[in-house]
Amino acid sequence: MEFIDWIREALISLGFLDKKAKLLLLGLDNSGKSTLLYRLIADRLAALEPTRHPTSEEFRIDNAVCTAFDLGGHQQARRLWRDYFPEVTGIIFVVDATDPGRFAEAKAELWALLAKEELANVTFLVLGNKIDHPNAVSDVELRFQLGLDNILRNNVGFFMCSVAEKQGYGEGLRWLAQSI
Ligand SMILES: Nc1nc2c(ncn2[C@@H]2O[C@H](COP(=O)(O)OP(=O)(O)OP(=O)(O)O)[C@@H](O)[C@H]2O)c(=O)[nH]1
Ligand SMILES: [Mg+2]
Repeated sequence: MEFIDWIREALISLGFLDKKAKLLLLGLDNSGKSTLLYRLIADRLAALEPTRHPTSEEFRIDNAVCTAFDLGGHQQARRLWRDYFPEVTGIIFVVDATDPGRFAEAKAELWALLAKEELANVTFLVLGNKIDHPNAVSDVELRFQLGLDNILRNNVGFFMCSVAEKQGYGEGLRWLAQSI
């Protein structure tokens, strides 16, 4: 690393300079990705259509200036995910904790991402969303269902949240910002 880069990194880690983050919002359709993005930029809850076209927004978490890409989670949209992998610093993978019938599908998508060599150094924030809903499973159950107990890398964080009720994702995002 060049000396000047080393100084820059040191200043960033001390909080004197902003760091830039490219984040991807991934996960199955209906998990709550767009709701989360809208919360982060407007602090509002909106009724949203399923995402058909990728959108991106900028926001700040502590000293990280983040550009987040919301790519949509339905089958067709998932094929586009890989186009956004270059230069990515973090992946926020959202899971609907109220939908046990789709945990296996969510696990398969998550583990396919974790297995990608090009994403080996990328920090993953897994959010179990919708804990405000009575059908939401516990964090222990979801962690088990997603196979997260077997993960051998330490750049994967798991937090339960309710985007609707503004719970949990703040802690997750702060963890992410510190880890990237
Ligand atoms: N109860 C509850 N519902 C939520 C929460 N977050 C999102 N939802 C609802 O879940 C549904 C899907 O939310 P979206 O944000 O559109 O989901 P998405 O992941 O962007 O879906 P795609 O764009 O199709 O990939 C909407 O009806 C939201 O209102 C939450 O924290 N609690
Ligand atoms: Mg969406």
